[in-house]
Amino acid sequence: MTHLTTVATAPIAGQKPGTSGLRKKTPVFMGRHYLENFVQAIFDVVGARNEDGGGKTFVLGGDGRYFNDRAAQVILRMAAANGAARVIVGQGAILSTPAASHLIRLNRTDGGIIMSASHNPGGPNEDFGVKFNMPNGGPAPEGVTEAMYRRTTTITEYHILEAQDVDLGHIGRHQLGQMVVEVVDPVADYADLMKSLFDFPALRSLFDSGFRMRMDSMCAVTGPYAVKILETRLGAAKGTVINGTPLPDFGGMHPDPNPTWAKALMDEMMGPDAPDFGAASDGDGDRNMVVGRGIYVSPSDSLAVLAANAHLAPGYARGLKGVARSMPTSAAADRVADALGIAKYETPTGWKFFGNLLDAGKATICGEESFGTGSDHVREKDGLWAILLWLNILAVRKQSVADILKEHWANFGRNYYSRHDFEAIETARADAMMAALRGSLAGLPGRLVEGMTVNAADDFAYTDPVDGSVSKAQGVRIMFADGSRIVYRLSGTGTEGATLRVYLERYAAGPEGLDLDAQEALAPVIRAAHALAGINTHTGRTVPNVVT
Ligand code: VG1
Ligand code: CO
Repeated sequence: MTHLTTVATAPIAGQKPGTSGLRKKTPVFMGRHYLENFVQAIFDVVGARNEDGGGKTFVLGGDGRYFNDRAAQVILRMAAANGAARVIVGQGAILSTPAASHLIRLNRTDGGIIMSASHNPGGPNEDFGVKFNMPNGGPAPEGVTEAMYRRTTTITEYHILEAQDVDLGHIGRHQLGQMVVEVVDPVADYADLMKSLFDFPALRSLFDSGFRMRMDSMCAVTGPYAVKILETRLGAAKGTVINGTPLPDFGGMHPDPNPTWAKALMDEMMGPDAPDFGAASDGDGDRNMVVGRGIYVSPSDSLAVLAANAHLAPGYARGLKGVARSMPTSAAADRVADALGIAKYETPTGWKFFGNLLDAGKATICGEESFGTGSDHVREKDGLWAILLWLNILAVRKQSVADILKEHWANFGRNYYSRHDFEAIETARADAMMAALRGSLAGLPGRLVEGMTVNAADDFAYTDPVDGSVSKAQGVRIMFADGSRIVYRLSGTGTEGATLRVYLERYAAGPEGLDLDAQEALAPVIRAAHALAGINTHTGRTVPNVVT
């Protein structure tokens, strides 16, 4: 028996989606009406019914973190009560973010709800999140998330079906009131998509020839995907994938694939018995870190190498239409685009800004310095996709990661790059620092700092070349005459105070000076970054918490 109810509710402060959806501490999400209010705001904005009154179809899944299973049942009951016709759910309410994006597109649905706080830790006292993706498979643009936020400030009621839990543990169809719930294998369609892009027989031969890999899924969502694709389909040795079972608390790991949080993988790759190739992915499977034997690949370099070599994989054999990078990402990819004679784009941080470029066929490959790379195969960044493209390139070029990187730098020069994060700063102090910095920009050009002359300084604003929408205040940029650059912005995904991100870049044309340690090469830029913003005076911090 099911019963339709409308529950009286009232706005809850602070339900404002950030860089990718609404992200809060799990107890906040589990609080009275909290999840329900936000989900109702989603349905109020996008509509669960078509104009002709027929119900819409959505995709639902999440990264398996604590509360994922309970939240899925609530969202299903609310979708049914709001008039949706069908929801496609990954078995166990599991879907990686790129797999969800693919299912939205493959089934021509009206969008999807992804339950994830990405790389943020999970658990009863950690983070939870909900984001809505559009019918193109990509994150909702700012106009839509703003409308959802406004709706949460005026909400008075939500609709929910009173019903038993749907069995999400088995593949099959269930009825929930008038709505069909279709439980699908979370991996199968995604694995087929990867097979259509990459030379699986060549990858199989690579592994057959003794090529060794380590994939750290960090107890998060990519485990089942990586085991199925790398070990089962491509024949990588059993045990190639470690931490391959998604756990509600990610086994206590911080599923953020960077040298700090994926330290065990880094140690193995820098150690005496390192495999040929190492990789890791984040909570919801959209990020990737790539490591060669004895050499770390910075995400900005990874984007550039992938762009320069993508044509070696069957899915990109006809070349790229363009390359897009987020503003804080290094200019290494621009150099590749220029050499290939293709378009290049610089967007604000967050994958939603790539969607229009991909839909319009202006760009084929996109990337962010924050370990995110992807292409027009879905509308999200895609961790395993990047790892498989690297493997395909390694299989064709038959060189080590180190040799490929060194050759790349020799051809294009090297953009030394690092990001310094200062986490959990008091919000008022971080805001004051950014305000002071913004106020100082006009006086900076011409100034000499640490032996470098400031060429230009601005607050990045972006006009979307497809729909003309304008996004302002996307980060402070300070550009120097020698090609060095400092960027400052505050994170939009944190859940505790403010996180200041300082992005540092310095270009070396070569042939000398291409083999330095990145922090050493960047030392003057780092000193300039502290001096220009008064980081210590404003925040009380002298050193970052995380360096990538
Ligand atoms: C961070 C990254 C950004 C990324 C976003 C979502 O945002 O810097 O590049 O798109 O996370 O990634 P912020 O606002 O904290 O800097 V994920 O893996 O959460 O979907
Ligand atoms: Co993520």
